[in-house]
Amino acid sequence: MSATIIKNGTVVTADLSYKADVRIEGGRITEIGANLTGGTELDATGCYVMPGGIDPHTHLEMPFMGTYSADDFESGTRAALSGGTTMVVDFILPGQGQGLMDAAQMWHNKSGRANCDYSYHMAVTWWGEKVWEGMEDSVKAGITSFKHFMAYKGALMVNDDELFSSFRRVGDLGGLAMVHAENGDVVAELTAKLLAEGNTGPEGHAYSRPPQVEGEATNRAIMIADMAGVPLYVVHVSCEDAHEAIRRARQAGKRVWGEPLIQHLTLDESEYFHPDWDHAARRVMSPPFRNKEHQASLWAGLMSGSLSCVATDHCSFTTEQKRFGVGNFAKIPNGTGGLEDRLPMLWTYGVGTGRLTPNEFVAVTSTNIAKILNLYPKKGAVLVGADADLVVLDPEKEKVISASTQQSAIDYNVFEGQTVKGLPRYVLTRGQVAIDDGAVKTQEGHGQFVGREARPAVNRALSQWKDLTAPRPVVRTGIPATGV
Ligand code: DUC
Ligand code: ZN
Ligand code: ZN
Ligand code: ZN
Repeated sequence: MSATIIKNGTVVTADLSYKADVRIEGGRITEIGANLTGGTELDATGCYVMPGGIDPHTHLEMPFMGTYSADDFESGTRAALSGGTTMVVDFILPGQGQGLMDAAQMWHNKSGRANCDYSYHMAVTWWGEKVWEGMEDSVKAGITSFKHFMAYKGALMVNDDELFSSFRRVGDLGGLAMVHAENGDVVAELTAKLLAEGNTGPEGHAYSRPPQVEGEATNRAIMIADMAGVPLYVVHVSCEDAHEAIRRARQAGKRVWGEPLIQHLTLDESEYFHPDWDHAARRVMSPPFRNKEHQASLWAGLMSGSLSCVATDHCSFTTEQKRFGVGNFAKIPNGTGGLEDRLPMLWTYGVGTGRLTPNEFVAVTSTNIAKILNLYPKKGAVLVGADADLVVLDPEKEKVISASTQQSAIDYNVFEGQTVKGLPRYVLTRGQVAIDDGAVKTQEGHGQFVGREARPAVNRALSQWKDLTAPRPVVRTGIPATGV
């Protein structure tokens, strides 16, 4: 078996930074130490050797808002690898009435072309006995996290009764509950009002989804999860209102995690007021970009640990697709790209500004989510035995982000023109060099599905609700004891 040795770099994990060489055989790390020899050498002089990024939130080739997201598992994972991300977790989105495992099969059919490893979350997009049954099959198939949309009324949204039932089921199965937290009823009302008043442009999208709809739904989801006895992962936390609810829950001992996106950390709501309709529409996603104060809150959350993982919600649409919403912002397909840019943007604006240490960078881009999703230490680690999903990051290497050089299939990039410093020299997926000093050497179909085990003992809410089913001390009959 031929070995690869990453020479002369500094290994950077979520805990430690130290000089060492890393030997890789059979797709795994087999030795970490000084002066290793006997294999094909990759020179990491001046570089950091880190666990590859894990993007816990992507939508590849997803049917949505009358179309399909433009990056599929091939272009999406090629984009991921070129930016140092070596694993994606994509959302299976069952159709209304569709069984969960039927939908999972559709996703397996699409993901055969992936260039890097991947896992799935299951979305609960409707509620009924068939879904309840399917959730156990999903867990047995290694898909142990379940996402619920509190928005997209009339399409994906689940109501509170459904949310509570589903959360309890997830809890019983030892899984992880996830939410897209926006109050879908309020969004629908505000959307109708804005359109009726003639506010049809992309900025209407932002007005229809103010921070309060996210703060309210985040609070509600946390309380419902607590009552259901299940831990909760809140995707795309974009504002202080939602972050505050998460901080409060964590401080109270609840197992709640928040995920900001690189887009919300670095782009703000002024994008929606750009005079060019295309420019604004290309940035329409839910939740929308916020003002600078909300951005500062998200950075503070990452720095202090109240927010845990940086994702992308990569759901890319071409300009042509975005134009479905000319004359009606509610028809602009929601979503932006970012898979390729998440690590370089976070390194530049996080580590480059001193907000994050390199170790914290590894934690929020890889290790934390590997632990939350029960992927650790197969993924998210530089340890003997771990998969050799690695990024060799050169902190001096710079580029200007441009759609003209990206791997993603779309015709623009929301980070266009940004100079980023800190780029991969090498990216390895299970030991195979996918990015070689800028050259893309990805191999279609190399990626493998990574199933995950449920964790009934760990995935429990620290809630008072545990006692709900216990006998109650007082049982009233409704009849007063004395006749008065
Ligand atoms: N938000 C988006 O912007 N796109 C996909 C789904 C979502 O919740
Ligand atoms: Zn969402
Ligand atoms: Zn999403
Ligand atoms: Zn392979």
